[in-house]
Amino acid sequence: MKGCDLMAKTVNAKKSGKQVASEVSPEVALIMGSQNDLPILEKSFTIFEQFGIPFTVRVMSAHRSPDVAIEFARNAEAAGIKILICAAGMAAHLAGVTAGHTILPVIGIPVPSEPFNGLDALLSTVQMPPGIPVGTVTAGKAGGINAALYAISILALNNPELTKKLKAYRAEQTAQVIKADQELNRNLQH
Ligand code: AIR
Repeated sequence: MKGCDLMAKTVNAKKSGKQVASEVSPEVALIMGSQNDLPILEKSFTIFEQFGIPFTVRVMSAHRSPDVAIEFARNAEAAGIKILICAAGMAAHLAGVTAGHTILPVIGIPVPSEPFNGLDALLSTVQMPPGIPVGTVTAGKAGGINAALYAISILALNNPELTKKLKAYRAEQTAQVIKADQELNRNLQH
């Protein structure tokens, strides 16, 4: 995935009115270590758009642009951001470095890559020293979904409207599984 694709996604999201527009303060920051991590965070975009939560998206690397990443983390709280989601692969230090520079909750998504298929990023993200927590989710695209849902469940703690939406989301998901079960059994009986 190239940088221009990232731009296109951001512009499209802005047009939909759900992505952070200049007059809307983002509640969540989605940060990726490389534009190549975008397919993982696109899963988060979709969920935040669905729930109507304003977010901002950035490419910042703990290794390649460390000063930018640290400055962003330091300013996030004052900027009104409530939760940061960091996706990175390989020696994935983005979530940990971010967590070291803010007291806001940081959720880490390990991004799978060759040759270790994300185990490297998982351990780099989850194995934080005591005192600086990172809430690490599943590696890969499932992590993109779960990071967003986890962030929403935190935001919903003092937002009854969001709680309602989250309960409806869960109910719909359950209904889909029950429907799939019924359809499978109907087909097996023929
Ligand atoms: N990365 C970038 N800076 C620090 C790290 N750990 C990660 C990216 C990406 C991987 O390195 O998050 O998953 C490979 O990056 P690229 O840009 O070469 O594809």
